[in-house]
Amino acid sequence: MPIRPLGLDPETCLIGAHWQAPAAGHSLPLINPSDGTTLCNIAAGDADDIDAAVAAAQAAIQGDWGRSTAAERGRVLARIGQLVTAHADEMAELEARDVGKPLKQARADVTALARYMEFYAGAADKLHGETIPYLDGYTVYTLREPHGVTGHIIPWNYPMQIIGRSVGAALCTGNACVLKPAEEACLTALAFAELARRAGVPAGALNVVPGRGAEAGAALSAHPGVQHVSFTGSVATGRLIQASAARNVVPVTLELGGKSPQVVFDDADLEAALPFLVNAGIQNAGQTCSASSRILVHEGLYSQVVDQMAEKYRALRAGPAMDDLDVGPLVSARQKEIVTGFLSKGADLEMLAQGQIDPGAPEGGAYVAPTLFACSDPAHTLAQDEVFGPVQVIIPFRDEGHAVEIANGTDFGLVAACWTRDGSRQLRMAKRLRAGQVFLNNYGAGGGVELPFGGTGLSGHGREKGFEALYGFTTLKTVAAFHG
Ligand code: TXE
Repeated sequence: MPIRPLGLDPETCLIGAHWQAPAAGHSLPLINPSDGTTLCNIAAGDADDIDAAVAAAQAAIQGDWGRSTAAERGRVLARIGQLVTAHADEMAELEARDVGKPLKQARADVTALARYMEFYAGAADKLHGETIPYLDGYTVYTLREPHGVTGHIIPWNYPMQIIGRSVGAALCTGNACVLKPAEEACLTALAFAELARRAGVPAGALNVVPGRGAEAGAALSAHPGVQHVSFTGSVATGRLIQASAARNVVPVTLELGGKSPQVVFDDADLEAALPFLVNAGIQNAGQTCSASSRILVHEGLYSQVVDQMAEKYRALRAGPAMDDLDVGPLVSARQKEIVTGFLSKGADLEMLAQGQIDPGAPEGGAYVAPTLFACSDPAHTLAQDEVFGPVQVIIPFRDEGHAVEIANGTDFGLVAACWTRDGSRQLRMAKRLRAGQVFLNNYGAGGGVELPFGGTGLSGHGREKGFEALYGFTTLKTVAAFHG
């Protein structure tokens, strides 16, 4: 039976107060990556639906939502968080089936979504301007105001988490959102919007238009009624979106890919590091912007790390999302093709170990065995390009300078981690590594919603998550009053 998220017809868009079929009546099949069957059809929205959604968002800003107080918005976000938690099982199952991620990882994403709502609920009435000492006779202060209508174009790898961090912060600050989820996975976006509606988000403050990137996505990023665009996805699409937004001269937040290194020095606590070294590469089948796909290891510890990581890889099992093994399928046959293409480019490298695809995994699923390579050439494609699959390379280094040179030697700059017991080295490395976030003796800091997140270089610009996101979703107005 086709899936109906929270009882909704998945072939609809939320525009204003109503779930409705897209204007042109088109739909797209949503494929179950675990077995290749069709889960259901989804709406294929286009430019007309985006026009209608932007108009609904503008009306919300002219109406109650535009007049809402920060405390009221905080209460609504808190209620969304409670509803997400109340529907946690269904949300996790939707995400697992849709994305193909093991159920336990989907459950962690539901917890994160609820936590984003809780965080931004609490933050809503804590964002304020400043008074600025100025000339005698003046009072000068700043106001933080919402941009207006914000566009959110999100990918398929972490729909719930990305909705939490971008839509959560945008609603917190009083923007009205138009969300365009990915065509590969959009069920939790629909479910989230329905929960937001039930929690009291007024009509038009959150609209959802699923559809193809080149149609609905392109129309949203180019729409003159949109005042800010938040995008997470590929570098190629990020460039298109920034160019579109530039024509309207509106700001964009781009969270793009990465080639994030973990640097392991010879004084590292290897037992503590090992689970992070592997998990950061295979979580969500490596389809994570902050995946750690390069492990840089000091020569003195190299053979030990190779042996221990290889042992862990040999124990990894890939299988259907609902079987809840270590690794699920990739999101689509297309993504599998991309990743297997990269694996063949690794033919000249030493393959250290592979995990196994469960013999019971359906033929039609997009499975790839987790694969670990040794790579002494930091310029190799597998050490430079984002694979977006469960593939890691181990690269040896001589000393700290060499480690920094390799770690910083890609076009990306999203995450970097450093494992060492030497406190001075920790601080030096934190300064020298080129990345939006550096983790010392951990990787990812548990994904905390409080931690600002974003990249540099081809990994993008702007910050989401934490309090910092609230600055990105507002514009600053300076008021200077002369009173004599
Ligand atoms: O991404 P796209 P794809 C990387 C990863 C992956 C590659 C391709 O390396 O292998 O990108 O994935 C919408 N105008 N990441 O093709 O195209 C699209 O509908 C406006 C990294 O899935 O960037 C979807 O909603 N929107 C990453 C969203 O953009 C457009 C997450 C992402 O799709 C559009 C995903 C257009 N012209 C992929 N074309 C991360 N940073 O986490 C597409 N879209």
